[in-house]
Amino acid sequence: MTSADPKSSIVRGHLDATGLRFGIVVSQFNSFITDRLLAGALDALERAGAAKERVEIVRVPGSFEIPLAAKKLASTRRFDSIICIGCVLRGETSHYDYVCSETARGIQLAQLDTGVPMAFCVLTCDTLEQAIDRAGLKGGNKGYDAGLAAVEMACLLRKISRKSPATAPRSRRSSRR
Ligand code: INI
Repeated sequence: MTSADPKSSIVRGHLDATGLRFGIVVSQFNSFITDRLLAGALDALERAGAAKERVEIVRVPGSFEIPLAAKKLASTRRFDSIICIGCVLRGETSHYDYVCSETARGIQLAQLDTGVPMAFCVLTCDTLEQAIDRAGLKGGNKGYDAGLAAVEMACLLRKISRKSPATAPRSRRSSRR
């Protein structure tokens, strides 16, 4: 089945944040970068129509602490989507690898466990210059991208939850009998 097939049912999230609630978890480590990513995420949410009073920002010490705070926020069921913001810069030891892998794994587990979508905006860079490029310079602003992803996923999950078998295309319903 291709996207051109008129019988196919394609479900996509749109970019309308009206009425949606967002949590943002921001790491204070490397705040020179994470504050710029946060500004990008807030810009995306505002442009998509999110109300300021429906956005809650939580600050954690470092990226390693993001998953627990994100999961706690999601468990309150007060949010349609959560944006996780951090910046891990490679140092001279293997600490970087542990922080990166556990942060990514923890955020993925948190969204799968709770069913609340979590946008992954944790930069993992070799140099500060690479991080700056992705926080508003040459590489755009990854916080902005994460903000849009959060809106799209919130809308998509709402649509998927609402979709009943009765809305499936007729031909597919009859072919199952
Ligand atoms: N946390 C970051 O978010 N970025 C880093 O680059 C970083 N480095 O390099 O150490 C970092 N470490 C702190 C870590 O996330 C925890 O806050 C800390 O280990 C306490 O649990």
